[in-house]
Amino acid sequence: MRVILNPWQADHAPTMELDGGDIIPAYETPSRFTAIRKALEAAGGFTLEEPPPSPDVPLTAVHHADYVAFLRQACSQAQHNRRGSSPHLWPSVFPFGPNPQTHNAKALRGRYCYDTYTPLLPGTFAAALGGATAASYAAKLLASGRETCVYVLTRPPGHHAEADRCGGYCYFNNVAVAAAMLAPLGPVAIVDLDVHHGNGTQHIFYDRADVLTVSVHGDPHDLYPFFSGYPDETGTGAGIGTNLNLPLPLGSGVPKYRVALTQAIEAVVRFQPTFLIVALGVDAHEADPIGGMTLPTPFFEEIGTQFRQLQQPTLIVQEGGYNLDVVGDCVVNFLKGIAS
Ligand code: SP5
Ligand code: ZN
Repeated sequence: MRVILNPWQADHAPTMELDGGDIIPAYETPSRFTAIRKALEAAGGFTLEEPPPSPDVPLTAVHHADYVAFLRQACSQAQHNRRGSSPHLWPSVFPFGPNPQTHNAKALRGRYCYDTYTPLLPGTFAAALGGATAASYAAKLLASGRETCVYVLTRPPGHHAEADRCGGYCYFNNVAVAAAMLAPLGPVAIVDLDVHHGNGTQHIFYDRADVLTVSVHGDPHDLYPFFSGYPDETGTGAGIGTNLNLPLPLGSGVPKYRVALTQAIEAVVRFQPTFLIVALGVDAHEADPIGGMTLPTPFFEEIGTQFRQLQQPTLIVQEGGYNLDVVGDCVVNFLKGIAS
């Protein structure tokens, strides 16, 4: 299987995050990438490559141009700030009403971000762009028919990124960029397995009939991102009926997950897509430090096997997963299941 790597992921290396007022060590780090790459290399059967440089990654097909410009500008500004050991730029003030005259740099950090988990560093823009570049290259491989199953190894992740806001460690929505590229060629189904609800992806395609979004995740009553991921969110306008949320109680394990997975697969079959995209978070693993679910490592192969039966051209994009001792094996197991 071909694996497309984000060449610039290491440029985004946060050391800390702000959680309920506590400064804690960052969960979303370059060592996640290294751990997964090592496991792929050890397993064998994977061809790792970087995407060719691309001047035309279609970011603005899913993100607002002013948001993209803000990220570029704020990161380049961060580069010039001498901030000692902490180059992180955090939001402090969030919008509380219409405020079209907001141009202040500090204000914009809250305008374009919705939480305190997602700092801007000098290399954040480049790293996020590298992920979108890798995802769009993989989408082209699928679109051309040259490949039928491609995995994108990238970080920072993407599925929490909204059209005009970063959040949940995510800056550009890689899965959405790929889906927007493939949708003109035929309907696209996105299944999001990250333990956290894929709010950005849901909202970007919420009014579209040509992209089905399905997410299996921990109940947002009790888990990030809290404000979306409920079963009554089913789409709007032309997109009514093309969003499916399958929340599971925290602590859920294999039996409950199997039921949700079957429902997810059945929704994809009904939709009859031309392309399938899997947002592969592996933070539903039992040893994940922030997920709260109880899936064992071998189960990720069974999940992959379920998707293999769909017999669809498939793009798999890395999302979350924070236990460095298990993320690699979970990803390898999923890819084995879907490819074998
Ligand atoms: C892509 C992705 O998985 N993003 C997840 C963002 C969730 N951020 C919230 C982290 C909360 C950390 N709380 C620490 C509690 C440890 N028990
Ligand atoms: Zn997650």
